[in-house]
Amino acid sequence: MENIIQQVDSIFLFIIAISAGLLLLITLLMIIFIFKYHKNKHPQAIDTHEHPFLEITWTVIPTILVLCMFYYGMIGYNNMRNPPKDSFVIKVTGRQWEWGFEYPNTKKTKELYVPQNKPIKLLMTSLDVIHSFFIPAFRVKMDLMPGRETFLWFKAEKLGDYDVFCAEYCGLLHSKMLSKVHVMDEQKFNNWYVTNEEVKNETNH
Ligand SMILES: [Cu+2]
Repeated sequence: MENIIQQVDSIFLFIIAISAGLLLLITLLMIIFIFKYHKNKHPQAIDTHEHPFLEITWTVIPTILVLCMFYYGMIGYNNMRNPPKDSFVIKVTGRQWEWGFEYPNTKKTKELYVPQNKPIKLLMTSLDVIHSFFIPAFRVKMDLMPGRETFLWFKAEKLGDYDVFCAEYCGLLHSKMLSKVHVMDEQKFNNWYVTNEEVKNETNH
């Protein structure tokens, strides 16, 4: 299955391209018409009624464009809502004002550690108010609610550390509700996973 990151980016580009094209076309026509139909050249306005060809054109073309947007959007959404069966499941809790992560072997951290190139499914809930788990680099965002479990999934293809934000205003220290995702190669992750050591060089917020 295609990676969410590329999928979201290509849909975004597609919509931006259509919007930019329309903006250009409409602006150009407006400017041309200002001069072409200036009242000095056409003192008497022509009263036009019904132009089936034009009316069909301006109905059919935009309809096709928005249906294309809907189609690609739906494919992307389905992908986001259907995590691969072999996903590695990590539990996430949001609370005022920090994130907590719990791994299948009950290891707990305040920052997220994941193996590279493996689908990760996050099962999320909130202990107090509504929060929203957002990893801009992976193009995923999902609300966390008390008494309800939500999920998202992603696959990190590049090693590195990425920002995690809370994207739903949740009180006084909402803007400080930050964390990191650390993408490690599989070997390194496996070593880290089995040790009970405290997580070193974890950044404090
Ligand atoms: Cu929050």
